[in-house]
Amino acid sequence: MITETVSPQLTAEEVTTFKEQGYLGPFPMMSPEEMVALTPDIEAVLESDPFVDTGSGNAPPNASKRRYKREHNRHLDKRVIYSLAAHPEIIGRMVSLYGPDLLLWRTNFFVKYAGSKRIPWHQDFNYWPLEPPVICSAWIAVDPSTVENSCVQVIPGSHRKVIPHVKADEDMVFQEMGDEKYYDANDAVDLEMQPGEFILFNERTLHHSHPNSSDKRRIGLAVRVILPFVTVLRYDSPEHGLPMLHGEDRMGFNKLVAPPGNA
Ligand SMILES: O=C(O)CCC(=O)C(=O)O
Repeated sequence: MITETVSPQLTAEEVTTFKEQGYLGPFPMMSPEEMVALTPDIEAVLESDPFVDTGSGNAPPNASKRRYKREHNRHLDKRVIYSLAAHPEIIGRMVSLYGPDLLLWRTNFFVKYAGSKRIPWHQDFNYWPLEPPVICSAWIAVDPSTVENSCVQVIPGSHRKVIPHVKADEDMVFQEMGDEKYYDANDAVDLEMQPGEFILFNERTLHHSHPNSSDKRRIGLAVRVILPFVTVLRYDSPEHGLPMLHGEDRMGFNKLVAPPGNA
């Protein structure tokens, strides 16, 4: 149980908006200058191998090397990433939306270099081994995220429908995409963000990003949070477990792990 609590940070109107629109934000987590100062540390994580011994002593004794990609679940071995995912500005808002008991399931970096492919319109729950699939995502801008360098777009209110997913086109990053017959991409909203800002969205909110046709890199960190009544059906690696972000796990359905030390 996490006894250190954060205050809920959303107004009743914001909670209603999240329920009606399926997303909220952007909100500031830190100033752009602070995120720019932190970016070399984040780049160093993205250049390092998960759980390869760096002399930090942080790797578990039976850690597997390169079981998963450098961009995924680095909150398990790098404190700097865990601290972003567990930031009180995010957690306080999620507590307002979902109550006090929160588990950190995954983190995923989305690094879009110049020329990166498009990410198709999709609802996250379509892909993920969770039952029931109830997930709140926070997407944190590391680099400036603008229309020019393919910021995330969402379709407000799209979370109220379950959209069939079909085979994605060849030029897309994922293998499946939301069937275009069921939404109108003209309803899309650009979620431009400065470094250090984040948005929240749920498991059914349709979102995507265009190819990055600019010469500006765009890094975002997506933080996936679930509730204790949700069961993880398949873990991502032997090391994968869920740090408790806030409150208490009264269900015991999932493997819990401690957050990393100061590696
Ligand atoms: O960063 C992007 O372009 C897409 C993000 C995304 O699909 C997600 O966070 O689930």
